Amino acid sequence: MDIDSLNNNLKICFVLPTYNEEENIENIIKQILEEERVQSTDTFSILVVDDNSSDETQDIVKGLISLNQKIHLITGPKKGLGDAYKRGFEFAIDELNADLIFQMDSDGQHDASLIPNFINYIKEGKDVIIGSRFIEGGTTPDFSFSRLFMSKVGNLLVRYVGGITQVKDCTSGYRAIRTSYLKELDFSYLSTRGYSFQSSLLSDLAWRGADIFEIPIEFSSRKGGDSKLALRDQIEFLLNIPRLGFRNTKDFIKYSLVGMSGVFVNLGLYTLLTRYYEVSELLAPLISIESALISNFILNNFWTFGKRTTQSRIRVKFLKFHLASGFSALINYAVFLTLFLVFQLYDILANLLGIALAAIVNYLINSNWTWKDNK
Ligand SMILES: Nc1nc2c(ncn2[C@@H]2O[C@H](COP(=O)(O)OP(=O)(O)OP(=O)(O)O)[C@@H](O)[C@H]2O)c(=O)[nH]1
Ligand SMILES: [Mg+2]
Repeated sequence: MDIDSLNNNLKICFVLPTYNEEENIENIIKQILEEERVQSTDTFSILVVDDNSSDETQDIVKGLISLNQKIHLITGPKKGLGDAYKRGFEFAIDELNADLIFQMDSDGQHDASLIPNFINYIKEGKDVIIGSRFIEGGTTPDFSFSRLFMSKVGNLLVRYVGGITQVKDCTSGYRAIRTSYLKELDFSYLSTRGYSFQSSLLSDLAWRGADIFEIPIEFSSRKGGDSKLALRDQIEFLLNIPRLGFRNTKDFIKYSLVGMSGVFVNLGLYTLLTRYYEVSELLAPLISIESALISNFILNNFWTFGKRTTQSRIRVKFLKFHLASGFSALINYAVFLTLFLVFQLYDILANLLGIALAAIVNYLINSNWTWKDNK
């Protein structure tokens, strides 16, 4: 979007997901509207996405709506935070014509006085602003050791597996996102329902080249009510991690086809060398393995990842590709030994599982390291 058009009167929608937030929702709405009052350029609207709370949340919001038309409410069955956000984004885009969408928790944990900071960076041309707990100046004063540990490990996984190492806080719920990026979003890809939606969404935005910027926030305790952080969401979060690595399934399919072509090169050359050129059975595999690696490398470089703008030179990539292959071979062997010796699985099945895991690891390393996209 052209930056000039963003400098005047932005339509900004704050999407607030709620589930039993009767103690907090009125305060956060008032704080946001107060931020609108002290600046004069932009127009705010507030969209509460309530999943049929069993407390008074909806009644409170309806009461506020009767006094102020800037406030909106959509409701639905409780399908999780991700689903609530999806519905909220659609409404904000289709019904409210928002230029900018804020994601914010409704429990007072996100400091509304930072809103102008977020907006300023958007007006400077950034596409996504994240209120970050894990950059310099960001804090989580009330986190227990175990919550901080889980949050950090979760972030590390998302950053490295999802290939978004440039972002330090991938799970923060305080964000401003240019709507133009959300309009192109393929919601079916982001099928996760709970908190993992946040990391899926971010990796998708980064994947599509959004300019992401983090500003520090203090993430203190919720002001009232109970946490909705459930074990189920944490399990879903972990299960979602490998999906982040695959982001673009097209690349993975191409990569798999190249891998299969490598099998033919390897076997074909081995047969040729041993049957027609009398090369020994000890030397022939080395030549055929390396030839398959070279042909895989060339095909991946120019076809699978041909469109990526990477920093590394071809020789460095070639070296990384070999390191990734060596590492994957070790994984293959370790899985095979564990399943075969410890779990006494049928040897061919043990090896097949080893190959499958090694192939996935190999793809993730090459996609996020060897041919890491610098878009
Ligand atoms: N609509 C909807 N909102 C939800 C759902 N789960 C959580 N929320 C809201 O999402 C926001 C974040 O949830 P929290 O429970 O505060 O999660 P958290 O901030 O990580 O955990 P605490 O630090 O314990 O507050 C809050 O505004 C919740 O009310 C849900 O299933 N549907
Ligand atoms: Mg909270």
